[in-house]
Formats: sequence, structure tokens, C-alpha cells
Amino acid sequence: MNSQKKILLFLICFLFINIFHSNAQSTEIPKEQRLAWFKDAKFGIFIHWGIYAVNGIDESWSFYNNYISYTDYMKQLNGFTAKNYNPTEWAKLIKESGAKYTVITTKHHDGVALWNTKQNDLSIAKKTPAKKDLITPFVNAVRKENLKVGLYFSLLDWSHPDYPNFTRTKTKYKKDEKKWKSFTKFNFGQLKELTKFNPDLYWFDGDWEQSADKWKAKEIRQLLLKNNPNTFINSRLQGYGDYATPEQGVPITKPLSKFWELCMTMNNSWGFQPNDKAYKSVNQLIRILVDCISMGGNLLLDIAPKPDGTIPEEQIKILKGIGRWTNKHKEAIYGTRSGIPKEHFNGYTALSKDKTTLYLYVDNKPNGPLLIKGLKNKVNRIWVVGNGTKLSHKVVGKQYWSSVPGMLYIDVPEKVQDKDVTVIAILLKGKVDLYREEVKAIESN
Ligand code: H79
Repeated sequence: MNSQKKILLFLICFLFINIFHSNAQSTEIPKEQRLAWFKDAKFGIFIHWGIYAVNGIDESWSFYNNYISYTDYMKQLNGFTAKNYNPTEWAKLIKESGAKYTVITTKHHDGVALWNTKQNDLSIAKKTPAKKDLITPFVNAVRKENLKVGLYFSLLDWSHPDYPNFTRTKTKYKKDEKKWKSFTKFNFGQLKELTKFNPDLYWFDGDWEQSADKWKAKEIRQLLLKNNPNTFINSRLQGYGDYATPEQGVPITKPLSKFWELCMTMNNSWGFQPNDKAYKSVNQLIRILVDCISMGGNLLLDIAPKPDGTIPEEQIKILKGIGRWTNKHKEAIYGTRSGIPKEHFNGYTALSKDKTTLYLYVDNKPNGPLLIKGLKNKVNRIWVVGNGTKLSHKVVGKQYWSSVPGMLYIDVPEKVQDKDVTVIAILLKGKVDLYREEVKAIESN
């Protein structure tokens, strides 16, 4: 081949490579990069605020499920005042809980927007005595506290005349291309408005009612990432999201998705329901947080402000209670990765990013020393997180002729124990190295 031909071939290859790279997905910043802060954050606060707090009933579902008529549900608009709304205080409280991010409902399935949308009149700003945009001051206050901001948005809108579904028993129409087109235009209009807030993440909900094609999920993703190439999206966009969002049920086995977040209520309601007193205790919630951390995920814990904008006393207490623990145990929370298999330690564990520190979360009163099995590493140092007390350890049962590591025992005296979950840090020599082989006949060990 002469050199001219070679140059031509090179140019053709170059052109092809560029064409491949210009398609939408490959020009995105890799997920690992966009979700890096999220992977480290571990704890976030969800906020469900809407007119449903006026009667203290289920958000949107109460009329969808026919527990209340649509007309009566909408009467709640008149009782939503937000007169004591103080987003600065909210942001400070969220910060105090140890959360690194917060996600607020900008619009639930009932279609009532919390910002001053120009796409229709169904908003807190236009239809309630509050008469103002609630999202702008929230985003500003939260950013001042250096917290990341997520916006919850319901793709479906049971109030919109051009959206087909209405209640469990009534639909507005079955098939009408024109109406659906008009709804899509409306939805994109609202989403474009949300991009102005430049959120760090989008939290979609309600995607189950339509297909990816109908929502134009791919176009939604492109719109949001074009506006901010570093943002990301939860899984509820019919296959076009970035991270998994289990709801209410703490995962039993470690989720397969590398990025995930459990969203959960403090009692049994997402919105403010004074009748619901079934609050989980601070201790239970800390243990749930630790459970998520041990499996490499986040906890997005919900609070539910009242219609006047105050946060219920029980919820403030819980946030402060969790804050006491998170503040004391920072190093064992933020930036950690999932722990070691349960066969090695009978409890929750996590590892530092570099895998050289192992954290044990002791959520019960130990009845004797803690036991770690099958740890090949030499231990450099053990201490009680947030307390600093150094602990000694003993390796028991190690045989010189066997490759099975000895049993590592650590005594945790009562006086260094935390009232909720005690955390023990173990600095290893090198990266964690576990014995995972089947223990065979003596001669092959
Ligand atoms: O905003 C809160 C709830 O109002 C909302 N998500 C949280 C964050 C929510 N509530 N329920 N759900 C989401 C899930 C609903 C699932 C169902 Fe279905 C919809 C059950 C029946 C219809 C999806 C489709 C699951 C089964 C079929």
C-alpha cells in the first residue's frame, strides 16, 4: 500500500470512529463519574409536601382509589397556606441529620405543581392562599448548606384533561393521539421549567402507566442531560434511568445495580398524616441506614411537612436523633463501600473506598467478644469510631500447617458502646483479603 492510500484509509477509520461516538449515549459522561457524589452520600432526605397535607390523607392516591371525590380532594387547595415556610430552617435541619442530599416533590400524581409553572394554572402559586413558588427558595436554601438537590416529578398527571387516566375506576379517554400529543407537549414544557433549577438529580415517579415510547423517555433523558451533563435520573423512566429505587422494602440480598437508594417513610405515610403515629424509632432507622450502607446503597428517608410549612415535631426529633449518630460516625458512613460476606462477620460491615479499613456495625449488645472469621490480613489497629478508644484483639486457633486464617476476637467493653449502633474500625495491612475456599481435607489445606 502506498502512503497516499494509507492516509486515506486512516481518514476513513477516523470518520467512522467519530460517527460512532456522536450517538447520544456514548457522548454522555460515564455513570461512574456522574453518580460519584451519590455513591458516597449514603443518606438523603425525601420531602413529600402537597395539598394532601391539609386533610392529612394519602397523596394523590386517596382520590385515585376513590377514598375521597376529586372535587373534595381539590378543596384542600384552599387550606394550603405555607405561612410558616422557612426553607433555611429546613435545610439546616436536613444538614443536621447528616444527609448529603434532599429530594422534594415538585409535582405529585395529583398534578399540583409546587413551583410557578407557566404550562397551566394548577399550582400552589396560582390556586392556594400560599400564592408563591415553593421550589426556588428551597433550592437556594439547600444549596447554601452545600447539600445536593433532587427534584421529584410525577410523569403521570391525573388532573390534566389531556392525560388519559383519572381514577382506578374512571379514565378520561381511551385513545386520542391529539390529546396525548398535547399532554406530551405540556409534560416537556414542565420538565424544561424544572431544568432551570439545575437539579443534581431527577426523581421520576409514575412511569408505570405508559411505555418508554409514549413518555418519550429517551428524549426526556436527552433534554435533562443536555441541560446539565452531570445530572442523573432515578430508575423510574422506563429503562432510561441511572440508579435503582426500591421503595419501602429494605433489600434482603445486595441489589445487583451498582447504584441504588432505598426510599422509605418514617411512619406509614409519605405526606403529613397526623393520624399516623406508627413512627419507626431512631434506633430502627439507624439500623436500616447501616443495612443499606453495608450493601453499598443509600437511604432516602421521607419527611412530611404540614400545610403551613412546619415540620412535625416527631420528625424533627427523628432527624436530630439520626444526626447525633451520623455526626459521631462520619468516617464509617460517607464514601464507604459495601462490606464483607456475612460468613465472615455475623452483622453489618462496610469497607473504606481503598478497602484497607473494615467497619463493623454492632447493633446489639455483644455477649462476649466480636468474632471475624477468614480474614487473611494482618491487623494494624482497631479502634472505636467516634470515641477513639483503641481495642486489642486476639487471633485464636490458627494452625501453622493450615491456610485457614485463625479466628479474630475483639473485646468491646460496655463503656465504649454507643446507645444505638457501635462502630468498630479495623485498619488492615493492605486491602481486605478473605479466605473463601472450601475447607478441605487436612493435607490440602
Ligand atoms: O410518592 C410516593 C408514593 O405516592 C409513590 N412513590 C412514593 C415515593 C408510590 N406509591 N405507590 N407507588 C408509588 C407504587 C405503586 C404501585 C402500583 Fe402498580 C401502581 C400498584 C398498582 C399500580 C406498578 C404497577 C406496580 C404494580 C403495578
